Amino acid sequence: MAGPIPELEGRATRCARRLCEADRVLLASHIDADGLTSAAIAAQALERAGIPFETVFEKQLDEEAIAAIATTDYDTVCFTDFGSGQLDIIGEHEDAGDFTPVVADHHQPADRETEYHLNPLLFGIDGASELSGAGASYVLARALADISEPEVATDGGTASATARADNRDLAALAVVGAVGDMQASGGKLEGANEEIVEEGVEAGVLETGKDLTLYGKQTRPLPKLLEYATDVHIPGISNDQAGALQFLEDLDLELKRDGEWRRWSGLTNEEKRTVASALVKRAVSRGVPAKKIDNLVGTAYVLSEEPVGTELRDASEFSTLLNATARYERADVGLGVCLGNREGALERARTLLRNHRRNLSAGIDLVTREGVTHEEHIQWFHAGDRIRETIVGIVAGMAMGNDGVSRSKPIVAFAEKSDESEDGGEDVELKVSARGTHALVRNGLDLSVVMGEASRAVGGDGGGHDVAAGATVPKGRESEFLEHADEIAGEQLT
Ligand SMILES: [Mn+2]
Repeated sequence: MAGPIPELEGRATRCARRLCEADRVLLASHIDADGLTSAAIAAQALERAGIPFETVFEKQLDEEAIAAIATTDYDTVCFTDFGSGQLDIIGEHEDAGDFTPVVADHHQPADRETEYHLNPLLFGIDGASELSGAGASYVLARALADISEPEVATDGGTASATARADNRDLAALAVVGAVGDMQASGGKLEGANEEIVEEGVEAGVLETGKDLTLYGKQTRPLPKLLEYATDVHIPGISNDQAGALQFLEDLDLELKRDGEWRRWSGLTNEEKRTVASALVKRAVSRGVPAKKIDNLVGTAYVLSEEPVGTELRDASEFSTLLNATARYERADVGLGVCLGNREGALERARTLLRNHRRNLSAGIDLVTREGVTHEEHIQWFHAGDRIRETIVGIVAGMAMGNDGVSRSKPIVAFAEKSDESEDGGEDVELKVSARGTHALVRNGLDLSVVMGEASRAVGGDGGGHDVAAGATVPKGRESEFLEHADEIAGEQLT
């Protein structure tokens, strides 16, 4: 039986065979939406194959974390959504006989190979846009089902029993992971990801269709759906409570039912068309560029087995929920949700997301109230310990465009790292986050270079993407760092 991605089939089968040979497996995964779904996919595949396992999560798979894994008495370690970039360190432990690694990842591999290494980049598939960690784990899961004795009996051969027997039902989680990894940011999933979507549709766990790309179609009341949707800024609606409401009231639509605001997911197709076309008309009349307007519509990924009106039904809302658990280091909660724990874990995840949103708006208020300092080419603020380092970058990005915070310069934010207190040492490190806009990137901005070079110049390190990047720098070297960053950004933007 062929897996979803033929190029990866041979390697996936070898990895799966190795897992089946193990008495038990330690499953180690990254803490974010992609890593959590990766772990959930691998966990279910191992369970169904009858392989005992235990799961651990790491924010960063550094030397220390790998050493800790090596001291456990597991002989086989399955790494998902990380491991490739750390193969140099992992390889040393492999050589020492500490464990055999089986890696399902999509990040750039370190300069070292290992036998059981499943990564799209090794087979000419783009790991940034075509396959996520969850996708690689899904390919592994499909291979595991293929070679292990199926535990699921062919009970009457129903479609869902078959899907479960060959792990195709896990395609839904793979899509949540890919969406969480921003692989659908062009409007739809592409390449290898599309093959996985197709399997999910066939297995009856996914539905796709053209829809508004606005976030919150399942859970947000209609006026909030429009007001909070700021990816494509529509004057008089985005960030405009009264405007969004007025816009909807002018449409002659039943906005409330039983005294409650209706949600997008509950509208009929005709009602959806009414709102969507009015929205496009408004955008055109207010001069929103045609390219931006195109972004209002894209492919939506619906998890058809989840209840309508819950965040679990929409791949992007599902992944946001998972990211909220990850950001507050509650991987146990995120994994629980992925594994189908719909009471305890789901409620805790929702609470984390509510608190996360509260923290974001408190952070944005703080930045807007206290303002930023403008250098020639960048602007910056120092949050100290008043904004968590895990969200300060998002806050910085969202504050852009508010009073006194320009959208024509990248913004740089400092925050104290929360995990430094243990040793109470002298060498306190600061987390630095930077955000730009796509317009700035088109003009030459590459924040991964700015953050990387400026941080290394002061004894730190950093990197990331052109539009969003991060770094760690020693406390006390902020102004020196800013001088470098301002100079590099200036060179890029001329
Ligand atoms: Mn990933």
